Amino acid sequence: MNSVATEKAGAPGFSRLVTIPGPVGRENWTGDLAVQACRDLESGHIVFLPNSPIEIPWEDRELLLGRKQSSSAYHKNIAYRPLEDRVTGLDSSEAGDAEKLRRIMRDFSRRSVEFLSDFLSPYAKTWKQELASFRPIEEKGRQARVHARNDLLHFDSFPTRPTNGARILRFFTNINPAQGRVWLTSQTFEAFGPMMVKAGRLTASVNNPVRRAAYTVARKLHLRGAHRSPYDDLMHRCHNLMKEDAQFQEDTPKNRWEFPPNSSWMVFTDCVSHAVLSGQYALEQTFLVPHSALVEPQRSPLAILESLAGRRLTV
Ligand SMILES: O=C(O)CCC(=O)C(=O)O
Ligand SMILES: [Fe+2]
Repeated sequence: MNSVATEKAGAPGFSRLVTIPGPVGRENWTGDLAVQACRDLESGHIVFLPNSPIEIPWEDRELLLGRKQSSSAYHKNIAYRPLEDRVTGLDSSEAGDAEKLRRIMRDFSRRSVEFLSDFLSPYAKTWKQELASFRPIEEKGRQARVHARNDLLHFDSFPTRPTNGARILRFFTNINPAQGRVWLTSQTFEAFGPMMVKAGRLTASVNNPVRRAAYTVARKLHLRGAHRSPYDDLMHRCHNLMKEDAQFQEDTPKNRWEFPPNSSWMVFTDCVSHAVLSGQYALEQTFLVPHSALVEPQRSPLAILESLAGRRLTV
């Protein structure tokens, strides 16, 4: 594991890596350790497991690595919806493997939930299991619209999946047999969010009375987009502003992390500014953690934004 700016790794307001050498099991992972892991994550750190606790059978891995990428499927990740047990993002030419892929994604998703139910036990009763994904595309040089680029530092905010203040927790596993997955991180939301909100005058716009009234009407009429809370609006604007700001991307101090083959890591991607620079073949499971389950709720992006806005931002 290396970092280009090791001294920054420990600097206040920057994400650092918290390594759990493992193996982790029911017998050695106490409730106190689970609470500490939650606290580290909520502080904007990456919890890193050098030896992934998720076993992927050899033949499943072979199928994932050998997946044929036709031109239309080439630019897409594969998504798995655990609650519906459904895979999306497959090309028609892949119909033959669809059932196998679904089983592999289901197994990965279940194993991740099983492991994290103990590892992050304070969250497990109330989290919502969201999408899982398979990321078969080389990230280096990947083309995308500015707002969709993942090689630019950002806090996650999904345009079509508002969270209404719940936290975005993501659990990654690098299944590439030879190549690490390389990330950059910079300041956490706690350190950087308030500056960005003030510089962009963001709370003024969500507090605008005309805008608020329009939202209230839209919600009553169940119009599209009306279920997005002011919180989601603010987070999404932060996400876009960061990606649009080339100067910020260039100048902000960064740490570089390399997650080797067969390692796993987890992170609240809504408070860790992150970018993926290179790497191919990762599996990922997302959870939405409700605000009420947090160990230090006063440090959450929601609490920070509500104190800046001077009002409630959820609906
Ligand atoms: O695939 C990765 O390593 C992270 C990409 C990312 O930033 C995202 O999916 O939000
Ligand atoms: Fe992201």
